[in-house]
Amino acid sequence: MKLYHSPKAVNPERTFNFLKAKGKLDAVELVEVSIMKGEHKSAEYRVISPFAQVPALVLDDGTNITESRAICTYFENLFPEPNLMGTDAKEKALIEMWDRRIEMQMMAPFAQWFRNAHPMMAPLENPQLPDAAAKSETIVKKFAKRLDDHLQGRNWLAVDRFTIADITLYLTCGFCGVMQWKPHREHDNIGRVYAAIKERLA
Ligand SMILES: N[C@@H](CCC(=O)N[C@@H](CS)C(=O)NCC(=O)O)C(=O)O
Repeated sequence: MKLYHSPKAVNPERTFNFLKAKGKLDAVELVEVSIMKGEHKSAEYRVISPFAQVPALVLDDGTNITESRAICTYFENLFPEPNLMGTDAKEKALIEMWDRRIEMQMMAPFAQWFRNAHPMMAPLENPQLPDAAAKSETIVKKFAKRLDDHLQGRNWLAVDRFTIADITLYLTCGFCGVMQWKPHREHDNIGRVYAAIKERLA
């Protein structure tokens, strides 16, 4: 199977690091797609990913999976160990709850801030809207404070072991650096958990 990947872009890095945490990077053929060069908008790539987004997983039977979390779910079922998405009803729910919260309340507003404010994103986000950037910055910074409170006394984000939710948190914090904002430096509990995830993924 082929994994279409863009190093340094948060969603592709999510699937890449998930597979890496499974110790199964050799199970895929990696194909690099340069977002900055616009390769994801080519007619050839749109056949694989109609929404022109990365990552994409193409199975040997030709099936295309083009949502990062869905790709992770596929890998989780293919390679059950180590378990990263929960083993019972309660764990699965808690892990999904926190993974989606990071995705929707941290990664998504941060992306809106970045896309509407950073000069590098001007070709992809036209027009850039300063008001949308300012509002998203406020939302994501408020969420980071609440997240830090949640992490008080915890070693990992969702349950008492490393999971997909930690991978999503770690990569989202790294992504935030493009706006010179490092939630893991600003908030002690996020910083402590971030360091543990970094060590686990090394
Ligand atoms: N929901 C999709 C989102 C994928 C996504 O937004 N990918 C970004 C890179 S992190 C992308 O392809 N951006 C291209 C663009 O904005 O034109 C997923 O999680 O797979």
